[in-house]
Amino acid sequence: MAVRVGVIGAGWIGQDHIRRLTETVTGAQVTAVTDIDAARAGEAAARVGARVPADGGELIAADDVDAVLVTSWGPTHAEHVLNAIAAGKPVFCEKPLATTAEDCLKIVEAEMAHGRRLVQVGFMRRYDTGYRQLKQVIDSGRIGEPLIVHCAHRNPTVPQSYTSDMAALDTAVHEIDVLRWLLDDEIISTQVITPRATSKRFEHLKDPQIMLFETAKGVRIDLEVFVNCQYGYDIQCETVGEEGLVRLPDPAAVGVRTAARHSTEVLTDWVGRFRDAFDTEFREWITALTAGDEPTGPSAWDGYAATVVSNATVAARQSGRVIGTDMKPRPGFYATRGLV
Ligand code: ISE
Repeated sequence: MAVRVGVIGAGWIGQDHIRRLTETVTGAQVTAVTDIDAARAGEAAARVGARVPADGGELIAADDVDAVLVTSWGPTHAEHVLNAIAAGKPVFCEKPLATTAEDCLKIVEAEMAHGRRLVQVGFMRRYDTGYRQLKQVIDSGRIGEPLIVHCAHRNPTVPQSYTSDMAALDTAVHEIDVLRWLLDDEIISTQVITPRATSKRFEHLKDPQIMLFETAKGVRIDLEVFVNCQYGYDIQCETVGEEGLVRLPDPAAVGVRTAARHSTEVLTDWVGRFRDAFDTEFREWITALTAGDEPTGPSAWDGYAATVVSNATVAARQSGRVIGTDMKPRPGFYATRGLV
């Protein structure tokens, strides 16, 4: 029987995941959709023949919901995830797991008390083929011990509602998660440098920003976040090791030669860049649930770590100082969990 999923939050990403679970992933059925905007929930539900419970609490408790997908506004995530754990139901939560480290720790504690993993956090880059190839090379030892990582995260433009804090909380948070996973290492300090700001931005925004992270093993990471770069959506990652380096491949694109030029397309949004990763992420989640297994993707602990580092990065920019991340030690419960 299909895994019956209830979706809390029918905004853009929620609707995309409803479509994905309905059309792309086998073994799943969306049976309930709720949203603070009832009309929006109604429209999204009608497209897939789902019900519209009054709110998240009612959806989580419903008999026709086996698993919960949280795609609502970030500050509401903790409440829904904690309710799902209390109901003993698997819950997939889009980033961030919670906006504060305290709320993330409450989730971690509730899950450990339950005794089995229920939570997966939506860090989709771990499912991208290129990042998986990068990790294989690093894990194989072919480039020796990693020493330095150079990254860039560029969006063509962002709306006026995008703030300087979001460069860490919304954008760099993807690198923060994927680098912890790639390097099997923890980020212990963070710093932000603000170069000359581009004129192609809203006045309130610091853009670009350069973030500098230091890991427990001493690896140094530089990350350029540039969200009004104009030319495309561009994700770069190069890991330099003792004996070589490994670079994230660009997405496959045909080379076109015409008018004395050779060109390849650069994608323009993250939806296209990570479409396959999102599909794989949900396929693997549903496969684990169908088998009655724990989810294998980014764990509640990974959600905690990402929130700690991204919040520290905001504090680093605001203060102009190097900020220690002051992360709690990882509980044994998570030592072998969240390793995909
Ligand atoms: C957005 O929320 C994402 O998740 C994208 O991957 C990122 O590139 C973008 O900057 C964020 O705003």
